[in-house]
Amino acid sequence: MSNHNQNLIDKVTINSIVNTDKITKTMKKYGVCLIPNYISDEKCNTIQKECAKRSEVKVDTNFKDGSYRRYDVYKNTGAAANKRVYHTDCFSNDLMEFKIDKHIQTICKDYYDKGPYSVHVQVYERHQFHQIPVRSFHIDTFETSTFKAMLYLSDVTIEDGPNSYVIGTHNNAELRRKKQFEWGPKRSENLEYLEPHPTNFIEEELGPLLKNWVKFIAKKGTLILFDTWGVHCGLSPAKKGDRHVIVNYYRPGENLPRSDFGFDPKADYKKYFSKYEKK
Ligand SMILES: O=C(O)CCC(=O)C(=O)O
Ligand SMILES: [Fe+2]
Repeated sequence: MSNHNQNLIDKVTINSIVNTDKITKTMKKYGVCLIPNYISDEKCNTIQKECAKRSEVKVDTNFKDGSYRRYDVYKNTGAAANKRVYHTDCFSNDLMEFKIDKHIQTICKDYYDKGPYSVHVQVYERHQFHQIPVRSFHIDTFETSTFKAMLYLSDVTIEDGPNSYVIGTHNNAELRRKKQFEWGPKRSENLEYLEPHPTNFIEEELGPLLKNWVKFIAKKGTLILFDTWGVHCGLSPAKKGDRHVIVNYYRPGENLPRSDFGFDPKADYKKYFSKYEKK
């Protein structure tokens, strides 16, 4: 790994989840924080096996426990050309613990200076090589800043398509304004066969900010907390790549009910195009 990338990782690393004040500070400054060894390798392996039972079935399935499997949910956008199992807390006690982790809830509350916050979606994702590259640089929605926690269940090398983040962009309201009102929707990696998306960025739009682009090459058990108002993306897995993660989606409210999506990509389209038409 390049020294530059390692230096960026080090900048946003806090070594224990109990250091909630330090983590909140790091989040406020950079928009992202990495916590190594959040859970043990043994737990990661157990969880991964439980998830595989549901992800590796042939067709999308609604399970009796309340979880459900979906493949390639946003077709032709590259946004999720992967296997997913929603609401993994339905079958795993370890993941229920992760979902209701008080440390992360505290960080969330302090990060936004209001609260309480809780998880409304917990999803397992398995990323492998796919003809369609994964969705490149984006923010999740213009609407509001959202908070996510991504847990690596497997060691993630550059080939496995690590999560990545453009450090500091969470505070860049001007960048979001330009995207929304000047630059307009873009295709992932500018590939003409993909649909343009209002909240996607291309490299030219990010320019010098890209020197702060960190790729989270890290061991299983690593937790990454991030504000999705900052520019981020997963990288596309190489032919041999395989990445297993669990993601918690946080929203304001205590003990939120399970919901289907963290945000509504259609709402972004509507909002964008209605504004456009009014002009
Ligand atoms: O898969 C990744 O690393 C990025 C995921 C992402 O964009 C998100 O969860 O908002
Ligand atoms: Fe995202």
